[in-house]
Amino acid sequence: MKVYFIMGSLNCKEAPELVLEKALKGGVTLFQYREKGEGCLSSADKKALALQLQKICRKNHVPFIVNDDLDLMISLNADGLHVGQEDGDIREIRRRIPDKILGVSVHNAEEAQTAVQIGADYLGVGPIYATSTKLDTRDVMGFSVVKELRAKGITAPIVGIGGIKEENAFDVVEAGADGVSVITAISHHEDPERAARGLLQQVEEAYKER
Ligand code: TPS
Repeated sequence: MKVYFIMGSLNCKEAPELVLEKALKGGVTLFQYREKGEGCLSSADKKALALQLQKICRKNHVPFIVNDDLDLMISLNADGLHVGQEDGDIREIRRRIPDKILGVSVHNAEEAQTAVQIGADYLGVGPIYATSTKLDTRDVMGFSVVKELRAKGITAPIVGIGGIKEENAFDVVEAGADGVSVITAISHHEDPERAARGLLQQVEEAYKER
């Protein structure tokens, strides 16, 4: 959970395969393929890119998670699926993929408790800071939301997400998250490898302080 990189073709300034290779070299520990937004790939093109990225993850022994697309996840036999609150019946999804990693986006303790009860393997909590990557996000929460979830007894693995970069990653993990999840901090960085390494260092520093 330390450095969870999320990306689709629209997030990249160079070939997605190249961005992912560099990010993994820098120390990304988990990857999510998220093909979203106006003009994004669909059907066969989406699957073809997914296959390429899955291959790269496998070579690097990093789990490959699919965002929101259960059919794609199943057809690729990916390692897991990430869903948001609006992405269908989470209980039904859990039933259909009992042995895969299932991650759920949550915004408060109630959603977190429900997700855990249903059997989510980890929680994505955010937006912690302002982000322009996902347009339909809730209000910015700050890292105190992570503290609140821990105080309310949520022990499931948590990644903070939304506007996280090297400069603010420490605070999120210090607050109780197991790691940070980012799109642009890595995908738009001129040096994705260095960006990933910087994030990993901050997360590990914060682990030492806990
Ligand atoms: C693990 N989500 C919330 S904010 C955001 C996304 C995609 C944009 C971050 O971009 N948690 C997980 N996966 C998800 N897909 C979400 C939450 C939903 P940036 O890092 O550029 O600010």
